[in-house]
Parts: sequence; structure tokens; C-alpha cells
Amino acid sequence: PAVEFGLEAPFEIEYRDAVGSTNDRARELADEGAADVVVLADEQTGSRGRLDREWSAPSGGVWLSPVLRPDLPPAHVPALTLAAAVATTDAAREAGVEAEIKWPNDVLVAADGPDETDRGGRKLAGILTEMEGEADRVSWVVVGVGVNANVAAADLPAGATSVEEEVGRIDRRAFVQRLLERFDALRSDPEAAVEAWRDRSATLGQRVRVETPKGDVVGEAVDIDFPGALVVETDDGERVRVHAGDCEHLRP
Ligand code: BT5
Repeated sequence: PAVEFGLEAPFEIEYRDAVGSTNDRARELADEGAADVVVLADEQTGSRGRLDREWSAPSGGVWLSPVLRPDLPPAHVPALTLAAAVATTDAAREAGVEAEIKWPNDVLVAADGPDETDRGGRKLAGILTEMEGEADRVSWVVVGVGVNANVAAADLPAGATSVEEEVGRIDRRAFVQRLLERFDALRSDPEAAVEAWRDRSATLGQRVRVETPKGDVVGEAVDIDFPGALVVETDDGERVRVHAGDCEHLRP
């Protein structure tokens, strides 16, 4: 059962010690008509990344999924994912971690060396947004945020890091409070979310390869466009807007 988490958050919190996936629980609540509720767990036993990839969520993390009912067309929902990435980055920075965002939604700790493993930085957090709705208006959106907070790197996959690993253990209540307050401020202002994302980007200015359903796009990441498309300038000077895909930072 959910217990009191003791937060002054701008959302109602349903806290659980362990859950399969906070996104799955949030979707259940969404189907029951909930809004502005955040499912928060210490541990997840069946959490998911994008494209049905596995997500490791051991005890000590910040695993949370807000249920939202925004007055938005589905095409604008990517801005909510960017808002969550910005909120996570700001909460991590406040905790002393030099976080930045890899398009579209990976929060990384800045790369700090020529080592291959530092290529693109170590992953601190990821976001999985799911939604349901009509063509012109969403019914609900769940923005699942997973942050490796008080977790040992040994309990995470290769290439991952945690707040604990970078700066030591933190007060997770304060971290969640900060993250949700920031997210709350940005969710009603998608344009501001895109601006804030631009300021925290690890991707802009980099040479990238983006794997998309229509094939790879290689070139320089030159901008992000509302509501979250990456603008890539390819080697023949063409500007391509990429809406979704996996992005790899390439060394020049
Ligand atoms: C993501 O997927 O980065 C989205 C992760 C979303 C997780 C949250 S936790 C709360 C909510 N409930 C859920 O069930 N999910 C959300 P993607 O970009 O596809 O990255 C997945 C890849 O990251 C995996 O294939 C691994 O390589 C790597 N990975 C898995 N667990 C990780 C972790 N804890 N930290 C860093 N990297 C991880």
C-alpha cells in the first residue's frame, strides 16, 4: 500500500517501497481518472526504458511517474519530456553533480576525459514518456523519470553512474521536492522548457549519429526546435529535423 512520503510537492504522492514499474502503476491511475498524482518508489522490479529496453532500478533510486492531463495536442508532448529532463538536471546540479542533457532525454554527467568510456558521458537518469489520447488532444501523459540517486555504480549497468557515486549520498526527499517543483513550473510553459533544455544541452554543437526509424542521420547538432526536434546539419549542408531516435555523440 502507498504510504505518506512527507513532501510539500505540487503533486499528490503515492509512495511505494517496491513496485513493478512506476509507469505501469501511473497508467493504472490514469485509467481511473487520476491527475497530478506522482507514483514514487524506492525500488522497481520490472521497470522499462524506451523501446521496451530494460531499466535497472535498485533500492535507493528516485523512480517516479507523474500522471498529467495537460491541454495539449500529442505533437507537443515531447516538450514535457524535455521539461522533465531540465528538472532532473537542475535537481542534480543543486546536489552538486555536473549534469547535462543528451538529446532527447538522457541526463549525463559531463564527460571528463579522453577515455572511451567517457565518450558522451555517464548516464545518471533517463525518462520514459507514455500517453493516450485523440489526434488533437491528449487524454493523459505519464512522464516516468528514473534517477540513480543513492545507488552504488556496481548495481547499475556499464556506462551508468549515480549521484552517490559522483558526490555521495543525498536527501532524496529534498531532491524529489526540487525536481517536482521545477517540473511543475515548466510543464505549463513548453516554450520555456525548450529554451531551458537548450541551455543544458550536451548535444548541441556535437557531431552526432541519430538512429531513426527511417535510417541514420549523421552531422552536426545545431539546434533544438519546439516541441523537441533535433536539428542536424548533414555534411552536404542540409538541415534535417529529427523527432525521435537514439543519439550518439561522435568524436570529430
Ligand atoms: C531511458 O530509456 O533512459 C528511460 C528510462 C526510464 C526509467 C523510468 S524509472 C521510472 C519510470 N518507470 C519505468 O518503468 N520507467 C521509468 P533508454 O533511453 O531506452 O535507455 C535504456 C538503456 O539505459 C538500457 O538499455 C541500458 O543500457 C541503460 N540503463 C538501464 N538501466 C540504467 C540505469 N539505472 N542507469 C543508467 N542507464 C541504464
